[in-house]
Amino acid sequence: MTLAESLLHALKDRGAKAVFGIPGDFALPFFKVAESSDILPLYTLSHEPAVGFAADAAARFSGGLGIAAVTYGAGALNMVNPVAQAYVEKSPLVIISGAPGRDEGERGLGLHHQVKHLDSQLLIYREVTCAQAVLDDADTAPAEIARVLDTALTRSRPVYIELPRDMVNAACDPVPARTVPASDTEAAADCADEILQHLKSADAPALLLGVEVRRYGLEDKVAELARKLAIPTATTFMGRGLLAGSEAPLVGTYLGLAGDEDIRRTVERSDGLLMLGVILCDTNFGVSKRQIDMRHAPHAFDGAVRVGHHIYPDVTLSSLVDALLELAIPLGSETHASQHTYPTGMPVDDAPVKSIDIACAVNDLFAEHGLMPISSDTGDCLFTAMDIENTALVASGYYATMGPGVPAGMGIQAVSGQRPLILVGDGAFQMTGWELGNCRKYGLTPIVIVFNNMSWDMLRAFQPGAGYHDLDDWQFANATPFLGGIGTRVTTRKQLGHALNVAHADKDNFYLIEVMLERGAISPTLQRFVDTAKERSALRSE
Ligand code: S1T
Ligand code: MG
Repeated sequence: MTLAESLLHALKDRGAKAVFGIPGDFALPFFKVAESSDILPLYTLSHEPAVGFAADAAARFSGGLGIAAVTYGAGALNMVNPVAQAYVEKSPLVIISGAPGRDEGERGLGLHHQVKHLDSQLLIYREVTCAQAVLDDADTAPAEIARVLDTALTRSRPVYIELPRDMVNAACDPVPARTVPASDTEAAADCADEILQHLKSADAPALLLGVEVRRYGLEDKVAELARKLAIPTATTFMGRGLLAGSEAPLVGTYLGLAGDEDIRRTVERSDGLLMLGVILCDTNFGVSKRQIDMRHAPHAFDGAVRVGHHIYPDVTLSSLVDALLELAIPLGSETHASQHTYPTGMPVDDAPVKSIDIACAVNDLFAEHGLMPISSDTGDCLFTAMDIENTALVASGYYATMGPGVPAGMGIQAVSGQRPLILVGDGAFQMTGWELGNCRKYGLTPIVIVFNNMSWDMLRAFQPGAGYHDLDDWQFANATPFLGGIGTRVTTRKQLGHALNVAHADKDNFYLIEVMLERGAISPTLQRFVDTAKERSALRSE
């Protein structure tokens, strides 16, 4: 077996479903093997940020590794932003970068794509990945590959593999099977016991769920735990989409002062708030009215658990959930799901569309035809998604980069076969929307809703009055046929409902529905989010 084949088999064995990439001369040998070996399907895209976003979404959605394969320098450095997102949002993304052959640097010439030193790229990637390997020795490569891939899965963070182009076809042993670090079950049982004592003595226990629940494949178990405890259960903003369709007593998504008032009270007034896999970040908690008192909020995150002033350093989320399930008894009386109601029944009239109408129209579509997974970009579309029925959602809820919407949706469909709904603002679409031109080649058929307010409206909300927030009318629907899809521009609610039904009925094409929205008319949820965030940061507009 060659080194590249060993690597691809190891990735597949660890749950990877596809390779996303853009080749370059330093990566051509690897791409050749990736295509001809047929170990994993290969999807080439058009711009490296999209490669990173698609591979990240593939990891998030399928619960295995995502793979982004790029060339040295111009390719890999073009992908730093999505990898940074994967790092902070805990997505196990594997970057495979081509690199100069081992003795190419010895000719005394600077190499193309090289920055300051030959290892500048490795040093940059050290900052945004949790483990790195340079595969310059075929004897150590199997162990090195196992080390970094297993670290990616254990820590659920991105890892970096540099593959010199002259090593791709070197003879190489298979990579050892995955090893899962033994978890301390005794500590997990003690920890679960302490947490449950705390929750039992609380007047208003509640559960708050974060993205690690999905990252570690624990949704079913956590749904069962929520049912057993029978206490109100909310997701964080980032955890939106968790437990969709389960029978858990899910009340909705906590968004502090920007969200549902009952959910805010449930979370902030809880004197026993168990936080499972929750990232402590400003988008999850920056808009709280009352700060969560961590002494009453046991918190499991990043392989450790904190209960009051006690820290259990080696209790993984997975072992904690198992231990809690063993001991759980009903602590409350919440027995059924979803008290939050989402808007439905969009009037079929000639009124101009507002953001909330899009949520309503999508809810009507889902009610009739079933849920679709959603990929949302950053902007008003993500806040509008909070008014859409709870369904699997991939979004940059913490890092808040623009650009993932379209490529992440394509990544979801590539690895799951499920047709996604993509929500994206016009500004973000200008960044990565053109990747839709790759849909036809791979048989991808997303339904894309472009929130076209001809504006960077979220920024306008932070800083009204500036002219540079105005964007031109790019006519995205008119451009869609050139990308191989079907485009419609809608301005009224009647047109929106019709366009969604037509798109849904046609399973063979991708659709772009360009919804024209009034500049400055953002959703009430985003307005509240911005108002609160501005107040907190004292970032007041002039
Ligand atoms: N560049 C990148 C890659 N990510 C960002 N988040 C930003 C810049 C800053 C930024 C926002 S929101 C926003 C920008 C430029 C405007 C988004 O415009 P559009 O996609 O049209 O959506 P909408 O009009 O709904 O706002 C964030 C918050 O930092
Ligand atoms: Mg916009």
